[in-house]
Amino acid sequence: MKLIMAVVQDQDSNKLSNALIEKRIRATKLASTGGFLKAGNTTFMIGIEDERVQEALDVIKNNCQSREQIAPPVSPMGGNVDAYVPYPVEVPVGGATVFVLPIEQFHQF
Ligand code: 2BA
Repeated sequence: MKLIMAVVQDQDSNKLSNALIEKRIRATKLASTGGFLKAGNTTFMIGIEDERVQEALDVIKNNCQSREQIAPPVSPMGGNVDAYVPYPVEVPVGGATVFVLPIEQFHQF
């Protein structure tokens, strides 16, 4: 069994939830915050049998899209003023950042 942790954009969260339900893939949604943009995103925790991992990855891939997002200006406080960018810049945000981890034990009590 594996644990899939997928960080996705909030805009894709409902679409992905519905697609997982349709495929009978169980998931838990966690509200999360991107360390760089400091904006809300959603982390899906999916416990799944080894032979269905690829199916779950395909569902994630097909329901999450990349977008450009505006990163706020970085403060020069305590840093190098030459590196200060006083205007917002666009950064690409991936459709999904996915980690696949082995599960040592799985219990439901
Ligand atoms: P954020 O940390 O808010 O990052 C949003 C996007 O900003 C990133 O998109 C990347 O394009 C850019 N970015 C991040 N750190 C940067 C930096 N130090 N300098 C310049 N640009 C930077 P993605 O790479 O697609 O990541 C989307 C979200 O997935 C991230 O939101 C974060 O919540 C999560 N994530 C990405 N890589 C991760 C990792 N290695 N571990 C844990 N979470 C990760």
